[in-house]
Amino acid sequence: MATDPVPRTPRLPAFPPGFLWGVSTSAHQIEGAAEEREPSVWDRFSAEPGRIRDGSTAAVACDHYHRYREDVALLAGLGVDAYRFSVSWPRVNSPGGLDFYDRLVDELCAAGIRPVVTLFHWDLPLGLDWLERETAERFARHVSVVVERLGDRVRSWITLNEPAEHTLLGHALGVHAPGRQLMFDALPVAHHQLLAHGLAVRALRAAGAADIGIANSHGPAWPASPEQADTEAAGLYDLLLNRLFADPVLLGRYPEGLGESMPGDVEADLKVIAEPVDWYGVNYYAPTRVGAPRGADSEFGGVTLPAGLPFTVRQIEDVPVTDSGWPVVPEGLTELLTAFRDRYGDRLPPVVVTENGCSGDGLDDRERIAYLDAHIRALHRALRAGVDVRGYFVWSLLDNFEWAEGYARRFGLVHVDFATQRRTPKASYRWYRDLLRAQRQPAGPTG
Ligand code: IFM
Repeated sequence: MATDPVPRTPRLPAFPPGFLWGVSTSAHQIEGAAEEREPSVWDRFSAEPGRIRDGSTAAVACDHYHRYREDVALLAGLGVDAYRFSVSWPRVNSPGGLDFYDRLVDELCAAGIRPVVTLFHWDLPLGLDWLERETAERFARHVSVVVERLGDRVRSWITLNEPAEHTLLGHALGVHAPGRQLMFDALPVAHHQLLAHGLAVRALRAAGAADIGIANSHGPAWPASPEQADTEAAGLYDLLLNRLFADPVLLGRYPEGLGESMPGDVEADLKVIAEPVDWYGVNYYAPTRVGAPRGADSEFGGVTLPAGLPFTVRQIEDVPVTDSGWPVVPEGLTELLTAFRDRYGDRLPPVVVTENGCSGDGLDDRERIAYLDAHIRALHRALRAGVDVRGYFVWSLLDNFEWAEGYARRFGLVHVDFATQRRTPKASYRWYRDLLRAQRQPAGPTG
């Protein structure tokens, strides 16, 4: 990764008053206490030999279930306005599960931190299946149970996290749970998650919620060359990563050709999927350089893309890469957000960056500081270009269970020693804390 000079003092441009600064986590990645809840598809997947790079599971993870008070104290020390976490559907199904979220929300409110609750972040209860339409309906009932219990204190809700990755990695390529390799036959999984999103918006509205979004992962798709074969391949990639998940939510239609691959009464479902949201969450990590198929596998950030796909992923040259192998391209965030504003116009509600961050080792994590600094500046450029951006969340508060990468990739502002569960704030924690303090000074920071 980059070893450019590290900005020690966060002399960043001022964001508007009321801009929401936060950090994000997800239940399966930090909670542990797996024996105190029903199993999820991720428990079964992780138990299969060879699925997780270091052979680990999330059975204990950061033991956040038992240490949430310490973690809320870390959030308070950081000075964030908001904390994005997910509720585990299997835990909510288990005795005492909702009591845990009740305690967590109380602790956050007592610390003056706004809870932002994600209702699905990949840990589907074992036995449910996104290939089945019924899962969307069951999700809506689950959402009603959660909002009934927490809705008196939780104002901000996120229906789903990254349905694109859950479809692609979990159901098309099989490198995430539930481990299916359906390739394009995985498209119904996308449709049922989108339907679940729309039904969840309705369930939340019925309970009086008024601050609802979705967290979709997006990034620019850059053609490998101006050749037609490469621009077409990049267009297809853009369709699958960006438009497949944004068009139905924001425009109430599927991009060309995709509606026919979806199950059920698609037109009727699209009316549900397009229930208006109050804001649109974007998880941004990197752009992707995409070229025409070359008859061979390609690789992206440790994931092998089979030769049969109608595109290949190429390396973005001359930029630093994180230890996950992801290119560091902050200007991709400005490009993405301005392109979204141009593409969706007044159908795009205010945007919140619901995840952004990088993996990397060490307590003196200068690379992470450089990454966050550059991306926050890029976000400010989008704001100056007229994109209505309302918030920014760092992924992640704690080092955690990074899915198929196990504990080999550390994304936290806080280091976790998984043998002792000792938490140690990294340099980036202090940097982000100082940035938030500077943003709150009456005259605003300069730089
Ligand atoms: O850890 C994940 C998170 O669960 C979803 N978005 C990307 C992060 C980093 O890979």
